[in-house]
Amino acid sequence: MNQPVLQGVAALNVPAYIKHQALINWVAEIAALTKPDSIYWCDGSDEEYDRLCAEMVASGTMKKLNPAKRPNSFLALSDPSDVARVEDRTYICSATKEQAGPTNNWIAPAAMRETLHGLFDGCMRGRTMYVVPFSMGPLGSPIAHIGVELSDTPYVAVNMRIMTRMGKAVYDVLGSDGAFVPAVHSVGAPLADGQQDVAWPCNATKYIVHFPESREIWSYGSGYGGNALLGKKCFALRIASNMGKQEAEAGGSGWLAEHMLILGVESPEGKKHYVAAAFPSACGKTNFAMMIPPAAFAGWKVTTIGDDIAWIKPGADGRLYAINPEAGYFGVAPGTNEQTNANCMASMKDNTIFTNVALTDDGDVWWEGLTKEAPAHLIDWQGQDWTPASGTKAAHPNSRFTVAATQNPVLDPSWDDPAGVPLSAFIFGGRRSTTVPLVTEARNWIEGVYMAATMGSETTAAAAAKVGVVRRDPFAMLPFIGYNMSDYFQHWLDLGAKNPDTMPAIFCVNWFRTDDAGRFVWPGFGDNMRVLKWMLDRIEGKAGGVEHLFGITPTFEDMNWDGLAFTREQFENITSIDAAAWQEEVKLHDELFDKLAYHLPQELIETRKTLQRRMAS
Ligand code: SAT
Ligand code: MN
Repeated sequence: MNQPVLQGVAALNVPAYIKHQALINWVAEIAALTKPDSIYWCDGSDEEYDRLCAEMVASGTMKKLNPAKRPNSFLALSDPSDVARVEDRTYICSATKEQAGPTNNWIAPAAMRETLHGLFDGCMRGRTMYVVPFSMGPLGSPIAHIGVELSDTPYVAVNMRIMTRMGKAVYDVLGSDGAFVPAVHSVGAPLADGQQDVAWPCNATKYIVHFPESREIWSYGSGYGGNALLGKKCFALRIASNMGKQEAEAGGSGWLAEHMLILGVESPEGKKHYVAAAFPSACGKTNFAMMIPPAAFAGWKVTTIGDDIAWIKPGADGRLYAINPEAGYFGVAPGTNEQTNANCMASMKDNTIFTNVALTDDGDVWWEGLTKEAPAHLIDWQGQDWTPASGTKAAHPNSRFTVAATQNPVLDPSWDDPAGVPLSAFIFGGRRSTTVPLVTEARNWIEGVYMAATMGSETTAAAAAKVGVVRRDPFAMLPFIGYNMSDYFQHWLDLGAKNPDTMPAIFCVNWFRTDDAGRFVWPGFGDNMRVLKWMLDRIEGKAGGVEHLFGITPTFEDMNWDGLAFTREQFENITSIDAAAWQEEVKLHDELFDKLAYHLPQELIETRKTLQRRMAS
């Protein structure tokens, strides 16, 4: 291979096993721009993971947890200004503004390239640039795609090793000319000669930028989560959603990149279904994907394919098949405990990286909701002494664990199957304290797409913005769709129209309705199995339900209440349709549709009119 010589910067030192000249040239080009002190090519080995973690412990970026309590696990505390995705700093730089659509920030590609060039010039000075090769999806699978992330923080390298199939084997798949998504990441904190580093370098200026045409990702200024682990939201959702649509435009079947968990559910008789469910960030996707059915459902098994992202394609039989492009979970810690998610607790008993949780005096971790009583003393997520009297949260509300899927005791045997699993249902859920009933089945594909398109949800701590305000979050994709939202609705409608008899059923759920005192009425967690069971019975033609203006919901009698003291009144409380509230709700649909008027599919406008007629009668 031709090893370009870099003037005045680090030697490239390309490993002999890399045979891809365009990749080497790109790494050389980015190194010439960003000017790191050295370049390190990750091989994905255990030895490398251990070494990078040890280096971060030595530099103060991570703490090693007590090996007797939490073997081979670490805690990282971020800068207090860098704790979540930054939606207002996230850009889709397609050729035209219309292609990005009204829900995305857009800047003309040429202008953005100029800005980025200025920011990235010399931004890695004093640091090592890590070359991180990764596969989203099983290595070599026809559904999988490859990316290479260049990052100036080892925190990204070790987290990517857990979250993706990362390492040397990726270069075998790439060969000498395979396609890859280039992703450049910098914390934006170059070090002058002899300058002491901080534990969590970052920059007040942040840019998370996507170029859909050239399939490039550029991220500047943040080391946190989806801002920095570029395989996740940037590639697997924003770039991949473009790829799925572009494939349809080129005459293919088209595919979907969705913000969905995928779970398997098997009856005591051995009948198995797979469902995919979309919820906004931090609304319990990991809990649902690892659910333990209640005792009354003896013999039922729920298994996990994925907890956050699904890539979905029609198979030769016209059914939709899903893979989880990720290989690990980057889940929300607060609220997780032995009661709410015992499988998740088991997953993170060892080999876990925690970010922004609290540290106990015996070198373990703690977060709000882990135990009823907080420990008497902790070091909080900002590194300060903390006691229950402090009056602050010990763990940040968006604190996370990073853990490999293989740690999950209920991992589905097909989770790594390159062919994916066939879907029986889609579930869409928002966080709504009022208005939206526990569960509704769409009567047909178009009605289901309408439900998903008009979904609202109260915002959570996963994004750096005000928490708890209802916003429209179509398909739970508002922060993640990589192109025009209306074209995305059309893409879903087209897929259904091509395969009308083999599409999954569509359901809409809301676990979060509250009573007059503001308490959740529905117990949630394992009891969500009761709702799931009703859905499966509907799919198999075995369960009843009543039609209302918006779809079909179960009556009290249609659900299994064994082992749960849940009254008819409580059920009424969370399934009732309040006509006045729905009048207000559909006004918000109209507001959304006004905003999305450009290319808004006619079918959705018609569905809205039908809804209006039903409400009037
Ligand atoms: O920070 S992430 O984007 O990875 C997590 C999330 O918001 O779902
Ligand atoms: Mn997510």
